[in-house]
Amino acid sequence: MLPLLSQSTLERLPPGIARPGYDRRRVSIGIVHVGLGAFHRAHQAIYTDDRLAAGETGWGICGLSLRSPAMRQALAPQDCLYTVLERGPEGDRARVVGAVKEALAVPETPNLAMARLADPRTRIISLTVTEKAYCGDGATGTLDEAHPDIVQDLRREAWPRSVPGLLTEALRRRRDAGAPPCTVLVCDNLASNGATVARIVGRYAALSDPSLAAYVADTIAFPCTMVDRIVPATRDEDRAAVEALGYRDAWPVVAEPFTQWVIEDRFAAGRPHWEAAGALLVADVHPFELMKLRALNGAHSALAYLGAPARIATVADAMAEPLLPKFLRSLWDEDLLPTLPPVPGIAVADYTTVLEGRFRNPAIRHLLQQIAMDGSQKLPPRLLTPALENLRQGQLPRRIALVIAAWMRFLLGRDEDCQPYAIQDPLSERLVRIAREHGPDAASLSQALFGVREIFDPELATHPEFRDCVRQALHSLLTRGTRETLASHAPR
Ligand code: CS2
Repeated sequence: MLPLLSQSTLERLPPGIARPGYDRRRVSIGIVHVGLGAFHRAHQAIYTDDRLAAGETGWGICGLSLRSPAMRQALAPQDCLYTVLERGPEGDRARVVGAVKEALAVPETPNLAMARLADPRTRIISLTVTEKAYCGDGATGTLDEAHPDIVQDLRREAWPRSVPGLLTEALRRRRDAGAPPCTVLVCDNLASNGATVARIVGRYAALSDPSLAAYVADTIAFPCTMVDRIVPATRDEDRAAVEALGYRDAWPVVAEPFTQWVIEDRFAAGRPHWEAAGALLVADVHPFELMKLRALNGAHSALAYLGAPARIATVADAMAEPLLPKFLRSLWDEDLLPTLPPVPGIAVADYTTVLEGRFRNPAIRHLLQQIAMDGSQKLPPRLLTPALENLRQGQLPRRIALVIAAWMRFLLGRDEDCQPYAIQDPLSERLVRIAREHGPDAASLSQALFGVREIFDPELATHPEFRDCVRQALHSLLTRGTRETLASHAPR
């Protein structure tokens, strides 16, 4: 039986595997991270690992899982060590990361999790919980006060279930205990992520205790960030790849070689020198964030909704199709890049060339169905806001319209061979009901979906040319399929 990764087996790992070059016993927790998934472990935790190795030992991470104990169960027997398999076209590079000191599942040990969040030594509370977990209204970016978890949490009868509820309770305890200020570092793909979550938490706090809202506004920093690394869900094959190296890891992470982190340098109580680990600390994240959300995530959503119904499995498979890379190029050049402000130090055209290469990386199996999840949350910042900006400039964003039509077609829940797949979305009940009621009728299906106010800004939803363009594209997708539709949209 191969040895399980742990502090005691670390020294016996085969050579060639990078490992924490520092004494983990000397590391104390300074960061509590909410959402201990693959992305955090392959992104922020690596930057922090580098800083721990450089001697900034006060910034170890306590990772919290909000719902499932699975990550805690996997990591605890490994002393929270895990492997990142960096996968490039030339092969794998393995690195064991030591930055996570403790892994907790909130439902198992709620008091301990709350104690960590409220601990005066915790100076940063960071989050990767997916867009939907902030309980915001997608179209307006404010707290969805009718969200069932919010309604329940505001009653304060039970342990908070929602992220705004959990954060507000932690901040309340910090205030009541006289803890020093802290920073809430949002690392999810929301538009103006820090500012948006500050607004959501501020509103939640105001509804639960107005004096707390003032404390949050005056004391807590919510910097904006742009986070980027492609990290597909871990598969059994990835566990087997670690075993082939000579040890076992219950939950390794696979990631592409590229990584980027741009952070607004506004912290309430210090931070690690992440810039020395490659992060960019800036006064204004906005241009970087728009570039990434639109060019990378917008293109990802395009591949997902066009590709999944055409039975294409992964991003790399989609890029191997003849027409999809061409479509992305025109989506970028015609509809997305013109909406971007200048980005300091980056030529956006070069950025998309790099993106193409990243998407083509054959070693990364990034499932289109994974990216297709939660479209109601993802489409507004990635594609709908740029569509509106195009229209306001007098441009009809035809390529974005085709992607929106593809999302509408995707909601029918059957691919072009009639095979069913599940629609995973916080609004899935409503979206699936609409899709079922209207069926494959482009005019009535698009009309009904444009009526979902949480997704579509009324100005966009009522724009006659845009609606028409979406309806026509949807009709084509429904009658001729993805590939023929792409052929007819290809630039002449
Ligand atoms: C993807 C992102 O699943 C998705 O919606 O677009 O997770 C994407 O891979 C990351 O943002 C890359 O940094």
